[in-house]
Amino acid sequence: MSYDIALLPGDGIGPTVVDAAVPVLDAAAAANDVDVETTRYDWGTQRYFDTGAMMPEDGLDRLASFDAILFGAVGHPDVPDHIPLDGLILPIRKRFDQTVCRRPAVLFDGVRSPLRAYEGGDIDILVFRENTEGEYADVGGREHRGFANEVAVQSAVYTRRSTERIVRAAFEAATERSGHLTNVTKSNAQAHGMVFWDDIVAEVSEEYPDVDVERLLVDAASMDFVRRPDEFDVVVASNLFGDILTDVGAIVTGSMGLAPSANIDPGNDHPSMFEPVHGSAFDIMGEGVANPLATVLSGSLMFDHLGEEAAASALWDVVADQLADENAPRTPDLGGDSTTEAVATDLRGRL
Ligand code: GGG
Repeated sequence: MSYDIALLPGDGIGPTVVDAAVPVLDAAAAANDVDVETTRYDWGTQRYFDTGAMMPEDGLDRLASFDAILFGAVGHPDVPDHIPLDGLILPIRKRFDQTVCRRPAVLFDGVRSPLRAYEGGDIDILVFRENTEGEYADVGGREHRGFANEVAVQSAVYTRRSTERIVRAAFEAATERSGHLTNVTKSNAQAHGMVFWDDIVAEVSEEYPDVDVERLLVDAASMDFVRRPDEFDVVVASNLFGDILTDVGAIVTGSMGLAPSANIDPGNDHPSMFEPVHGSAFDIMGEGVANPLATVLSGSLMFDHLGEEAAASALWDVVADQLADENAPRTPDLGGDSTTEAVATDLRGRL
């Protein structure tokens, strides 16, 4: 099969990891009779500085015809953080109905967790993050700026459609995996949105009688991701809680540089988007040492979504092989001193 993929490298280390990962994706594709055509769009904060907008007015229309999007990172130290998010990544997720965000947090063999009790293979969590609503719905306002009565409101939005979609996706995954699902909320303090969320989980659970549901408040879940990460399997959470928990998951499994994600339109009417969980990391931009593995693993999730299981497995397995090999190159986030390019070249050699 042949696929048109839009590349949005974005800001900071985004272009470094996307440029390194794409030849690896191409190699896995070619070895498995998959044809990939890429089109690169240099949208991001530099464009915002030059033109006042992160992407062109018809940017979303241009992306609509692609089979998938591979995204790098956004964020720049010279602009408030909401500008790049509101100008690029969040509109893409919303316009293309990418309600379901899948974020695996896996401790690979050969990778050291900062939690010394755990070894490769001990942690394998799959977080389902609702991806278009909650506190990220862009509902709110600010009044009386600069006065003593200044007020800011940021509302959290939960619709039945999106909540059912994320919850059902999590139950489906739990059915295929261990049959255990952890539902993370803050229902004790948010009696409208989060209790609604719990109600949806209870309703959908009736369709999955074999899945055992554990309920955790997000504060306890954050603690337990550090205290007993090996006991989690599939986790479902709102946009904000999922965003935070997956950073915790990434760090307990060794590095932000290893955490991939998939932003999926469950209706498959629009392109889905794949991106490393990490941000633009301006502190290491231009040094050539950003870890490309989260982007390569995101490419694996992309091929899996496109139905190209062989290419998906080839990418996941080659990353696992490299990490398990103590003589393989590693970037500094994993304790090595190799470059992004050396890691990507080694992956291509293994493929
Ligand atoms: N590669 C993902 C990225 O650039 N993340 C920046 C960020 O802060 N994202 C927030 C989010 O994923 O909602």
